[in-house]
Amino acid sequence: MTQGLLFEEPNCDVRRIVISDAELTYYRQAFSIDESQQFMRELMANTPWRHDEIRMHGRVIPLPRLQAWYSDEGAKLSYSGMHVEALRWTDQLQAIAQRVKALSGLEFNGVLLNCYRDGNDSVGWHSDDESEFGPNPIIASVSFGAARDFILKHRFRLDEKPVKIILESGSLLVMGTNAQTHWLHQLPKRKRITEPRLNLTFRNIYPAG
Ligand SMILES: O=C(O)CCC(=O)C(=O)O
Ligand SMILES: [Mn+2]
Repeated sequence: MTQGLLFEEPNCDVRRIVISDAELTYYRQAFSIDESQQFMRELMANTPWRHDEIRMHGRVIPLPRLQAWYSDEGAKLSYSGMHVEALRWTDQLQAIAQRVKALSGLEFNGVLLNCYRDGNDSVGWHSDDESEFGPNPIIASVSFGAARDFILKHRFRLDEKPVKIILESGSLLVMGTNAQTHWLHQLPKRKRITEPRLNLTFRNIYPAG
């Protein structure tokens, strides 16, 4: 039984991060320490984690993270050439989505959960600009657990320095207009980190065509 999902509005420190051609907004404590610990514990235990593999240069390679995809009916996700069947929203995920909406005004029809078991888990350079996310996707990223470096680099302008944001437990990062079209992002390995981290990227999927 989940407790404490109806919490008071957090008094949240909001920072607009100015990068060329795109908008990022960082809400440092979108979730309190207690809420973050509770969500971390419950999501770790209750999520049916997938450990997918990708085929690269004729070899099958396990992804360096665990994942789960939740959405409204019909919002199918495909990545690395796979179609991922959606799970239905849980009370916890709806409560987290409500907080994202209360802070940012944004609503989404799906959420991808990533579990980085420790600092050996990672996600490489990419942007979430697949056609199913629409022409200029806005993505809201919630983090619980170990703080990890999140790095962005401009896709076209070599004179732009990469930008590092430390995504702390309980934070919300909104990747706004042009963040996917003009920038790539990654979560690099950090061998000294031994604790797990969960990340939830809220997205909107549009029907094919
Ligand atoms: O874990 C993160 O902070 C980023 C995850 C991500 O970029 C993704 O799932 O597309
Ligand atoms: Mn991404």
